[in-house]
Amino acid sequence: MERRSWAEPFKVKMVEPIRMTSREYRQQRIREAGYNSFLLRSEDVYIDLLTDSGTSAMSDYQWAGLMLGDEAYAGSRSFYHLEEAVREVYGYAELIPTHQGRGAEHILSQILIKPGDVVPGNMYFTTTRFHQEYAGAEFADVIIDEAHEAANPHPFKGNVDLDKLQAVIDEVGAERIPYISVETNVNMAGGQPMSMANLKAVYELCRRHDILVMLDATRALENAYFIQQREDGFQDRSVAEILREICSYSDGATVSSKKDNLVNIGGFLALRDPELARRARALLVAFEGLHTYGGMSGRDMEALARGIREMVETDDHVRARVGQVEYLGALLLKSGIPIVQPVGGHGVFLNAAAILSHLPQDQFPAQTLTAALYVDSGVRGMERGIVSAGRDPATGDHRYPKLELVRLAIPRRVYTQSHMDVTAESVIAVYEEREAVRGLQFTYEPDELRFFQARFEPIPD
Ligand code: P70
Repeated sequence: MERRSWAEPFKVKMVEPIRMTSREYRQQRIREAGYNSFLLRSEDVYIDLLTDSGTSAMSDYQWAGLMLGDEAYAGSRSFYHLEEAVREVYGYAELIPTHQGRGAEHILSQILIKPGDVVPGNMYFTTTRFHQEYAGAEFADVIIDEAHEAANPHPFKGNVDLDKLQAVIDEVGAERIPYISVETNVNMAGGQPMSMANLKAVYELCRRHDILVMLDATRALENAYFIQQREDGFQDRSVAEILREICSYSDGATVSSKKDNLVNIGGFLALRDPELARRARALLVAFEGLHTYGGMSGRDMEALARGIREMVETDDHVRARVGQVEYLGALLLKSGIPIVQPVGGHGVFLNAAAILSHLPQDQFPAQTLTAALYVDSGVRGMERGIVSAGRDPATGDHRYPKLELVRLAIPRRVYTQSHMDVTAESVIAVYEEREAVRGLQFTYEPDELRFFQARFEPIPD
């Protein structure tokens, strides 16, 4: 029978209470948190859309796996289960387990980058760029221009601009480019996918110049789903097959398993070249842990091995996951709220620059809008704009990104359609009162990755 509608391919077995608070209470809490949603206590949050990272609900099968974790220091059975899952689902032979994504980024950057190198990438990600710069490289953005335009409906806004990439190669020389960092479903662009054709072309170009292609495959499953939905020739392929093909156009990948992989902690670096893997393992023992656990316990690895298989077992999982994000996006679009389009894979991104157009960017419109939304309803989002972009290490000035966004990231298998309805109502209420919202100024600005711990206050009249 033809399917008319879909619903989540699971039912709920356990619940965790959440609490609605008063507006006065939230006003007090956000002031104490320095108007930074990272500094709120989760108990004071009603619907937590800060991140889709480490916030997934695990299945009963994953929870059962926790009891079976092998906690041996060396040679854990759970490590071998994980290695097998990564080989089968992603197709990489060499697995280097880490405590989470940035652990893998650290190791990769340290083994491949020399001071003075340049690493091109399709838009920056905060921790990824941090580790590239920390190892002495400069990051060069080679994403297509459309990615920087919030309302541009391009179906593959994560694509690499091949001319920009070629220009970087011509300018600095291939020998100073150890690898290109290619992110699937680009987070900072709004969860936007790249096409298979583009990835393949990037891989071919890089092979001609002996440049490695390293994926950030953190949300590659969601990218695979968009390829199935949008790219010619993939409609009849399973997301599992598409994911394998994505990885085939790369030499390795870093993965934060806290997203697609449906676990609360974990990550890995995966490689094809055994010699590179040997060098990675040599560093791993200093920074993460022995090569058969990295930064994870045996039970973490067991739950992760199961999560990796579960995410591709049927296409229904990812359809429901992205479908829920699209549901929230459609509610907002219907009410005329400016958001990043097309709606991304892991969250809805509000265009704070357009919503609070009376605030200049150095009064932090996205930070301000995130705080206003929390005060309105207890919904917690995350700033993804000028505060996240940080300062240019050379000049010390703010970097002014074109996108000034508030991310409402949707945890996997956690919230219901009613939570999405309440969230949309709150965004609409804040939008209607937008002109009264005042900008913010720093009271404390950390040197590195400032968005995590920065503190602000409203600009006085
Ligand atoms: C988020 C999280 C993590 C992440 C990612 C991509 C595409 C690597 C990582 C690092 C958590 C986060 C991190 C920095 C700033 C804000 C939030 N993204 N690559 O919420 O992985 O966190 O496991 O070290 O999205 O988007 P990990």
